[in-house]
Amino acid sequence: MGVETLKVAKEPKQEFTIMSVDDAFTTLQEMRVHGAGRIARLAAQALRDYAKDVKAPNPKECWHAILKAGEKLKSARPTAVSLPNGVNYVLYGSRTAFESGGSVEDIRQATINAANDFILSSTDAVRQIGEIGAKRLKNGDTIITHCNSEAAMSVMKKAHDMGKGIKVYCDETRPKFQGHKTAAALAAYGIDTTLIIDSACRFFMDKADRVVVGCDAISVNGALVNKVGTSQVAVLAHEARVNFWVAAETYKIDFKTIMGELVDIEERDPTEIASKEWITKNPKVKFNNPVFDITAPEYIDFYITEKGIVPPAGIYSVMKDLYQYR
Ligand code: RUB
Repeated sequence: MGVETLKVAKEPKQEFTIMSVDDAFTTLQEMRVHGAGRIARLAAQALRDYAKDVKAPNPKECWHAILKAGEKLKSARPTAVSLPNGVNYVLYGSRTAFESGGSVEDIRQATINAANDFILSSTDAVRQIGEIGAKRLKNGDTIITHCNSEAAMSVMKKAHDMGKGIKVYCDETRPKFQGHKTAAALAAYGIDTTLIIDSACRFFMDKADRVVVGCDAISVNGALVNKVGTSQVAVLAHEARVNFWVAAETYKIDFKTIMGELVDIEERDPTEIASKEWITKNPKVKFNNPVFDITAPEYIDFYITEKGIVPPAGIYSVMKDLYQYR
């Protein structure tokens, strides 16, 4: 996604109901919308709609108001880098208009254009990933997937469209059971789909040809950050000599990891793993509920991106071509 594309003012299809920045923040925090791509697009939409109505007496106050709204949206969830990267992309449009002496109207319009451009590019990346990934699947392949990833599902749906006759096992993906959503969507699409419990993954790995998962963040060394449990699936796939593929838009590369910074792992409430009643009855039990984990690059065969197939060792060179807006 380049700066020059900001001239494209096409409105994307409305994916989420219109909401204020505060409501979008709460929706993200409470995971009423989840999945890295979707949360980035929701934040971009909320920032765009904020810019449409923002009232400011001068360009400086307009830019500061949009910046503040963007910073709030970015803080809603810490792990999926798509969220800050998507919001930063939009803010780059606003900032460029401000720094080049634009009026309040110019800043508002640049924000709207950048948000629309991000939403369209992000949606299109999912489609392209589907096309690129589906070509690599073989007729009759059995796939294991974890969590609920649009990008990973795009690969499977496209393979189904191509008549490849694939079969999918979906991990339930505790604690929030996003795998149920994946299983329902794939089965409704006509794919032969089976829901399995997370701890049955090794049992079914012997029947699988590949694992295809999504991505919340990619570090410069090619490590993957995705829903907790992904790294276990990767280790099991490695042990069973099953390919492990990651469907990921390139805006999920986390630029700050080049300076050695680590990706924050979101820790959520214990009530996601045990009932309030159980927690009260067992006061001595401690809880940890990290919702993402890290899969080392050696367990990943390749990333399927909208720019093509990239091995983990190739992430740095993809990163170098991106982020010209920073
Ligand atoms: C969702 C999750 C998904 C990635 C990729 O976690 O880990 O695998 O976000 O999804 P959560 P997509 O439910 O906590 O947001 O390909 O749709 O971006």
